[in-house]
Amino acid sequence: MDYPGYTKVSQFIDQVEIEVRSGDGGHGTVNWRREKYEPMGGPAGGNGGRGGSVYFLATKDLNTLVDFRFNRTFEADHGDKGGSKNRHGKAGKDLIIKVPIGTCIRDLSTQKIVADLTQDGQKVLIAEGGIGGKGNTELATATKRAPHYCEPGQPGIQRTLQLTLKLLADVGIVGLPNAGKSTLLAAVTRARPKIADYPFSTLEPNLGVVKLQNGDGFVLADVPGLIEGASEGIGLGHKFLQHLERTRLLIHMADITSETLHDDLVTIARELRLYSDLFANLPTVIALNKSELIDPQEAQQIKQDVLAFINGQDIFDLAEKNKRIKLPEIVYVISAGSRVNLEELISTCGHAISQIKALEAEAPDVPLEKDEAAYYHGESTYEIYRKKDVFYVEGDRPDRWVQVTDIKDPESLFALFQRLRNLGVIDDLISRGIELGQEVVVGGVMFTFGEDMT
Ligand SMILES: Nc1nc2c(ncn2[C@@H]2O[C@H](COP(=O)(O)OP(=O)(O)OP(=O)(O)O)[C@@H](O)[C@H]2O)c(=O)[nH]1
Ligand SMILES: [Mg+2]
Repeated sequence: MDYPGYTKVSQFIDQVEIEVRSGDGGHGTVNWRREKYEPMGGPAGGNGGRGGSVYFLATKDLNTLVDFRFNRTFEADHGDKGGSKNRHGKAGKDLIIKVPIGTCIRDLSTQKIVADLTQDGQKVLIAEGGIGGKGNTELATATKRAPHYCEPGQPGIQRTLQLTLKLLADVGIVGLPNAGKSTLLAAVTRARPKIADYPFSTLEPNLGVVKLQNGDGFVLADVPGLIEGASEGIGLGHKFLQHLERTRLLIHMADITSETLHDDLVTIARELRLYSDLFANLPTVIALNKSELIDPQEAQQIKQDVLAFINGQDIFDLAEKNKRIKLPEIVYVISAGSRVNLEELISTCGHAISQIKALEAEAPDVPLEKDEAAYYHGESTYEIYRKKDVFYVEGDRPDRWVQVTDIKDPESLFALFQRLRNLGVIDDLISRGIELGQEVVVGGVMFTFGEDMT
């Protein structure tokens, strides 16, 4: 049997930390109309351009986060500042960061998951670009027709994010140790897991990509043998079950030659249920392996017995689990070692996965909580400190206001002082003991504290 285009997936979980920053909005400008007989006409200062935003886009064209190991800082462009003659500044270009499907994004400052990208083409805003500041034209009002002030642009947003790629194992193979799970994975994918005739030969989950003849494919995971008590942390199974949380279909594998075949099946079904409802409700097919060791007729008889047995046991409840999809059969007699009936099993899995994915695409996404940190909230805090006789004011808003102030223009200065007063900076300075004539540095510019400021 041939499955063209296998891909070996070597990394199960990939994780990186990156920094993103959206662009600052451009500052507005103060400008005046200059006409032939009107040397200083009305306001003509344009608005600043919007800063570029940062988005993540899930794409099937990527499989790993390896590109992020070398490039960890991502910045969108800033908006340009406004121009004269009411020209607005150019907007900064958005930055769209492509990531593989299955990427989960966590904000490291809050530890919150802010996005979980599970579908090709899914796009999320992660840092909104700063809005451009208004120029003096836009700020003019009926009572203030010629303002000598403008607005600074909003700053961009900086975030430290952790990206985790949880490879989407569409199908998980579960079963007791030695059932032949790794042998099946090796037979139908390019993965080369360790195969041996003793329990727990597989110590970590292996993944492989199965490519079907029709071009579809799915990711198959081989989970280390589950044993009784696995759900309570006994054996190796527990540690790995958590990696299967995105699995959509289980192949429950058992050794057809086992004298305790029915009990073997019950043990695994019970462990899955004890671990989580998630697995207990997953669509499931049963694969009875090592069939070449027994007579084909005997194998068919065992299959009928298994079918009758599971129908009478609530713990399996396969009709309920598989109700959303159509399966030609739920019990398969195979030989992973001799490659018998694998094509049948694999194409059933492939069809089931396509059906499940189609159903998921129809279902509306459960919206995550709004990611507030992606938006600017108007940082209005500032700090005042004193070194010898000089006072210092530092904060995002005061800094930006100073940047758009023409300190040679008394009206512009007056507007700055008014803004500082409204924010409470002047009162704070006074309560800290500033006196007239003392120096105060705001946004890197030194002012003398005078009557005009109070
Ligand atoms: N005769 C026969 N032996 C098989 C078949 N499939 C697997 N085996 C053998 O069974 C033994 C266990 O196979 P593995 O694939 O390592 O089993 P596993 O389920 O991955 O086991 P753990 O990783 O320990 O959970 C090996 O010796 C395999 O060669 C089969 O179809 N027929
Ligand atoms: Mg194994």
